[in-house]
Amino acid sequence: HTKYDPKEIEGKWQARWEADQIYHASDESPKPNFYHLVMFPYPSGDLHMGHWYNYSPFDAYGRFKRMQGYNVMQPIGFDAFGLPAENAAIKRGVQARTWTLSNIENMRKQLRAMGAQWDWQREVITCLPDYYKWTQWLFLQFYKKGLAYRTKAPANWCPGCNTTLANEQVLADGTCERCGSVVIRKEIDQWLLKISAYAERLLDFSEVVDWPEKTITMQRNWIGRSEGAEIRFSAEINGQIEEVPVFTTRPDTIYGVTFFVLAPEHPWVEKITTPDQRAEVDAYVTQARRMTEIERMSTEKEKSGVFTGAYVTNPVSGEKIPVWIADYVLMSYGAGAIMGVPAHDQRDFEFARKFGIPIREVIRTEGEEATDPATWTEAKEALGVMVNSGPFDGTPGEESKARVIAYIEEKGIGHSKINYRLRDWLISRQRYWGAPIPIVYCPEHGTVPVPEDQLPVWLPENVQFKATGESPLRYEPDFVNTTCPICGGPATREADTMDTFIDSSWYYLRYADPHNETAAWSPEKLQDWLPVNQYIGGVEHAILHLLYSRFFVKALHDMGHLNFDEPFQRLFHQGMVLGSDGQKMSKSRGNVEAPDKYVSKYGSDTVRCYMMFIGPFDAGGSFRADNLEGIWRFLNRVWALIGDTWINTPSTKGSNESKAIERLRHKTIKRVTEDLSNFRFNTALAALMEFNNALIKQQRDPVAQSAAYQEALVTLLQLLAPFAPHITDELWQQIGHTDSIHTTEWPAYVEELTQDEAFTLVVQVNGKVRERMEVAADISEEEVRKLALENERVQSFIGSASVQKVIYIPGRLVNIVVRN
Ligand code: ANZ
Repeated sequence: HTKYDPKEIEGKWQARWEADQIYHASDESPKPNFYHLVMFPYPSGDLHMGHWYNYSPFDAYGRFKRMQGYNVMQPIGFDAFGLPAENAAIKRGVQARTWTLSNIENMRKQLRAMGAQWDWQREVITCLPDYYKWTQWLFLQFYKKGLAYRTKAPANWCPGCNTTLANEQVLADGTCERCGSVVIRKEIDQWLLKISAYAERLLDFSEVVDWPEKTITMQRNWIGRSEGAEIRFSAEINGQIEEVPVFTTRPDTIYGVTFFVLAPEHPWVEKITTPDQRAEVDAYVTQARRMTEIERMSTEKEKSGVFTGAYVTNPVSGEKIPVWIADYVLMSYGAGAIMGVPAHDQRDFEFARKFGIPIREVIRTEGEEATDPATWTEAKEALGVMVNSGPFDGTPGEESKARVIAYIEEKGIGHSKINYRLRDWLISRQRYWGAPIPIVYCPEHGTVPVPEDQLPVWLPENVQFKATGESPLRYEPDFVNTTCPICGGPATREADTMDTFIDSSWYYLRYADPHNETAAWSPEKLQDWLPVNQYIGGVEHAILHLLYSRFFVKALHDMGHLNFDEPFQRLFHQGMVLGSDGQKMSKSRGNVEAPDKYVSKYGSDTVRCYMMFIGPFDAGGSFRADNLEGIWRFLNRVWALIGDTWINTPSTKGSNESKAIERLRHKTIKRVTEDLSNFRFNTALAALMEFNNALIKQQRDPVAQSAAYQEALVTLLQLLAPFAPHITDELWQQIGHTDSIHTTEWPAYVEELTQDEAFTLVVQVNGKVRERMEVAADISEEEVRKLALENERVQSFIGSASVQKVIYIPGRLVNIVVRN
């Protein structure tokens, strides 16, 4: 038998699979469809260890499903718009498109070398016009429904990248996710998608089949639903009574309001500030604008603020309340203004303490004595009985909120309200390398959507980059200057491009119908394939990509474009592959390992199996190059076993040994099937290694000639096929098959045969049969003694007599000799 040489066999099989198109998911298959999706890569240039760590088990699972009889669709593509391509264009003068496409070329090679069952015919590349044309079409559908709108809004602005950022792209410390610069706030005209309109729907996960609880919780928290009330306070401005609303989750504390706070950006600040407070207020507003929301919300930050000189009226108590501005109140949340209740809100407590504002207790725990708030060290935030609250005194905690809400609704001074933390999705990017927003501005007709039959709005291939903070497209006359679709007069195009998260919000829909030139997809094909049955990808996408995709699908469902409203039935997050030092792989730590080196040394099969053997798939683990040797030896042993012991005409004679092999075979099928079904790739491999070892042990025995043993070799190959697709197909061919092992059926097991063999043990006391019991065939004498002596019935016959002797006849009976 020849030596195992992955170099020789892997390329050969990759080419054959592709020529035979065995991984192409046909739209016409009689088998049930299974849509198996992994998050597509960004074309950075190379597949890294993380891709291998994620894609290897992903592929093994897809192959397992295929062998189980599913018509598996396992597509791959590239999330190809975005900043790095643009930065390469700026730094190195290459075209973003050229840079991207050559990276894709290289990564395709690496993806092929992995030997995964990619359906290349369905490849999707988001930066190409045949894709972004439909991204633009989707934008227009949102626009038509009022779900895309333009407004001047404060944006997170990164001075390093010269662009706006989504909230999610700003790190907790207020710096840019990409370049680390401190993010500032800036007001510009931008496009947003109204994801907030879907907040309630997005909280509903009832259509999801199996998602990690943790991810659901993260999305719920991100959406941040709060139940409360909007209450309108009033003030006299220039002789007119005007109203200003606040949002509160604690209407029951209305009598405890001792100050009122407007966000520094609140339009009322301008109107109500008294002349003597003006200078101080203006200075504070300027300073607050420089801070990010994250900094402003920090609980560590000392409270700051300025009195405006004005007062509002509490609509319930009629009291006059001083109006302050403070940066801990955000313009973008609730009503941008709050009623300050220092006794029962910690932030308000700190604020009042700092500025000497009175603290008035209005909620008290049942049965507690009154205490002086001046002695408190913190706010009392728990619900309780209303006190110092006029006609509401004595209302218990469970009723308090509802009673106040009923009162304000009756008086017409407010109403109950649900508020969400979820902001609308800012999609404008002042960037070149993205899908142009298909909008034209006409001096006559204003904002005009590009007619659908004029799509795509082409992205120029070569542009000048200027560090202006505006989209480079603004300086491309051929792009910007156009005519109005309504009147034909001169008009200009929107020069911003779309956030790349838009591209990835629908790529999984396009895979179902990737070459459609007349529509984004055909409804029939979508219906055949979606929703995605299994989705695998990083937990870092829990609130970005995964929430946006759900929003897209729900909105498109409501527009009548889809007949389902959750994109991904099952979701699984892989763990992280770490460096050999147990630390995250990073250039600065110098612990980055490139997979290619190991693929060329050991072959893809070894690297794939090793990735799955590192640890539980969701836990991740350290990549230790030395440990590849263990897998390499395992595959070599499989190679040698099959090569040396395969015979074409086994003897069919049964024997005890062959029965044991048959049992082990069924047991192993069961273990591997269950492990794969539950993403336990490491333990499945361990089972295969044990199986392999057991067979090797007997390969020189007569039993190796039996049908049972030869059948076991076949099973070993089939069970190993999802993990190591090349070596198994090669050996499959060597033992005489002409079809690919990957088109064979997954081995079935018989439950009964997975149980250990048993026999009936007869138990005698002084030669008389007293009990029978079922025990395992390989039970030891010691266990037999113990079982027999501890048996209750047997004990009743022994009574107080003393046991003299226990005689065991293996496989049959045990006799207990006793004497009184
Ligand atoms: C009075 C009050 C009394 C409040 C009390 C709480 C406790 P969540 O749960 O996050 O929705 N708030 C409202 N709008 C705000 C804004 N734009 N910036 C900062 N804070 C704001 O929190 C809602 C509570 O946060 C609201 O209820 C309000 O303070 C504050 F004993 O009103 B509360």
